[in-house]
Formats: sequence, C-alpha cells, structure tokens
Amino acid sequence: MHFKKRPSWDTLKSSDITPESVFNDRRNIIKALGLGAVGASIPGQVQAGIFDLFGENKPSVPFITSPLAFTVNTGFEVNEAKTPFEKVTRHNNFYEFGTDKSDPAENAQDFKVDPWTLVIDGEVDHPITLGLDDLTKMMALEERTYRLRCVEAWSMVIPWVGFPLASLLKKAGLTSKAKYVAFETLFDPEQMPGQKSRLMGGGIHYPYVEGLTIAEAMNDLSFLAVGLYGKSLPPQNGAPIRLVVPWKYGFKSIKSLVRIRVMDKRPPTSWNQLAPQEYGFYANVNPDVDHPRWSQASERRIGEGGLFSAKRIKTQPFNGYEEQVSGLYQGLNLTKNF
Ligand SMILES: Nc1nc2c(c(=O)[nH]1)N[C@H]1C(S)=C(S)[C@@H](COP(=O)(O)O)O[C@H]1N2
Ligand SMILES: [Mo]
Repeated sequence: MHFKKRPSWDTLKSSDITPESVFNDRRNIIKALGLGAVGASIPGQVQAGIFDLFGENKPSVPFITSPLAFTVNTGFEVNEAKTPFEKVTRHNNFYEFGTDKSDPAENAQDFKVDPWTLVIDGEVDHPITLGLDDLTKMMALEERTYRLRCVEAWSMVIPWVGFPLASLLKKAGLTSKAKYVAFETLFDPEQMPGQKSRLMGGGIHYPYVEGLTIAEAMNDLSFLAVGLYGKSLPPQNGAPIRLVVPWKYGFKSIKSLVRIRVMDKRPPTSWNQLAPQEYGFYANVNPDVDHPRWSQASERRIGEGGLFSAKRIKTQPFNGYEEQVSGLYQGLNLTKNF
C-alpha cells in the first residue's frame, strides 16, 4: 500500500483548526453517505478518498517550515472562525506558480528561501539589508488574525505571525520626501514557472510589484508576515516574508518580498498595469463599488458552508477595518479612487 507522507508543517489535527460547524457538517455528510464514524470503521484508503472531497488531499512532498516564537496580540482578533489550515495553504493566488488555486501548493514546493535578501531603501535615512535569519530575529514577532478578502469575492480568516511594517520603516527612518512605499517580489524565472510563460503567469509583467501611500504603510494594521498558524510561511503563501494589508483586496498583499523602496512618487502596481479599468491603486475593500464584471457586495467565506458551496456573507466596508483606516481617505472620492 502506498502512503502519502505528511508534510512537516502539517502537525495540526484537522479537529484543532476546523470550525465546529464545518466539522459537524462533514460528519453529517459522512453519515449521509452511510460511512459511519470517521476513523473507526472506514479503511484508510477509503477515508483518504473522502477527505479529498473536502479538499484535504495532502501534497506528496513536504514543505520546509519551522515553529516561530511570538506573542499573541489580542488587539487583532476576529470574532469569526479561522479558515482551516488546509484551505489557507491549498487555495492560493500566487501567479508566479500558476493561475489555478491549487497550482501554488503544487508548484512552489521546491522554492528556495535560503539564502534570501530583503532590501529597504529609497527615501530613507539608513537603507537596511536583511538576510533570512534577520527576518524573524530583528523584530518582536506577534500573532494577528485578519480577514483576507480577494477581489474575486472570496475570503478567509488567517492567523498570521509577523511584525508591523511601520516598525521596519521607522528603523530605516523616513526622509521628508517619503510619500509612497513600493514593494517587489522575487524575480527568478528558473524557480517561478509563471514568470517564464505568459500563459502560466496570467499575463502579469513580472516581477510582481505593489504600493501603498506612506500613511497607509505607517498604519498599525499594515503587517509583514513571516508565518501563519504559528509556523514560518509555506512557500505558496509568500515565504519567507510577505505584506498583509487586511482592508484592501488581496492582490495588494504582495508575496515573497525582496525589496521595499520608499519613494517620492506613486509606484506602478501589477494588477493596475494589467487592467487599470478593473483594478485601482487603492483597492480598498468596498461593497458599494462593483468590479466591472461582478458584484463586490458579498463574498464566499472559504471552508464554511458545506461541501458544494461556501457560506456567502456580506462584504464590509474596508473589510471590517473602517474604524482603523477610514481616516486615511478623508475627502477622497472612493468610487473614482477604487
Ligand atoms: N507576488 C505575488 N503576490 C501575490 C499574488 C501573486 O500572484 N503574486 N496574488 C495576490 C492575491 S490576488 C491574493 S488574493 C493573495 C492570496 O494570498 P494567499 O494565497 O496567502 O491566501 O496574495 C496576493 N499576493
Ligand atoms: Mo486576490
């Protein structure tokens, strides 16, 4: 018999991380299929097949991740079920590794993050160059659970580990010309097949780039994540370090960063370059401004709502972070500046 090896980062039992409603729902489905109690009467092979139905098939090659030491920051909790680890790490957008949701988990398995260099430069007093170890050692790490709302109208709730972007920018020191911050993902077509093939990479001009205003970057919510669910980031989620800006559509949360450049003018951003009429620079989550091809009034919460559908919930202005960030946009027309 052939057994798939359990990845090294996958030490949690699904009952630890699966919201109770989903877990019960699964038990009901298994009951309805006439399969009895999970783990008791189902032979291993059959059981694996059932869990494939729930999207829990495990990749055959382990990703290398390691536990992180961090403090839990209760100021950034979400009163909603966390999205199961299996979904967070197997339903991804990372076009450098292909455009299907399952492509990154499959194609990023051999992604090398050691050695890694992240440069912070531009309009700063002291440019900083960080190596892989510095990413987890230079800053005090904390855990923050944020909603992530993709522009494609699906969402998750993810417990990240990392540090505020502002603390790194403060270390570098901003000059008086600092108006924007530009972010850049690694460019390495040998490792990232989507950067080699226009078809596989979804037409994006690589490297993937993103940007924030300096006020957005200094907002306490803007976060640099080095881990999720208590361990270093799996490659498909943007190892070894990625941006997380929870009040904006997911494409702003750029992965696998090699450069953070403080600028005096607005930097180009990848999705805006590709389709400016569909994706703006701001990209604040806004249920009142639809995408030209679909509504943004509601979203599918991944991992909830049963086998063939996901729970549909109302989308909140600024993804539920209005109190923290609406002040950044006083006097700005959010319909024009989408
Ligand atoms: N470099 C890079 N960063 C990226 C993307 C990408 O394709 N390339 N996709 C973005 C999109 S559209 C989303 S929704 C989030 C998804 O993050 P996750 O896979 O960790 O959930 O990553 C964002 N960051
Ligand atoms: Mo997205």
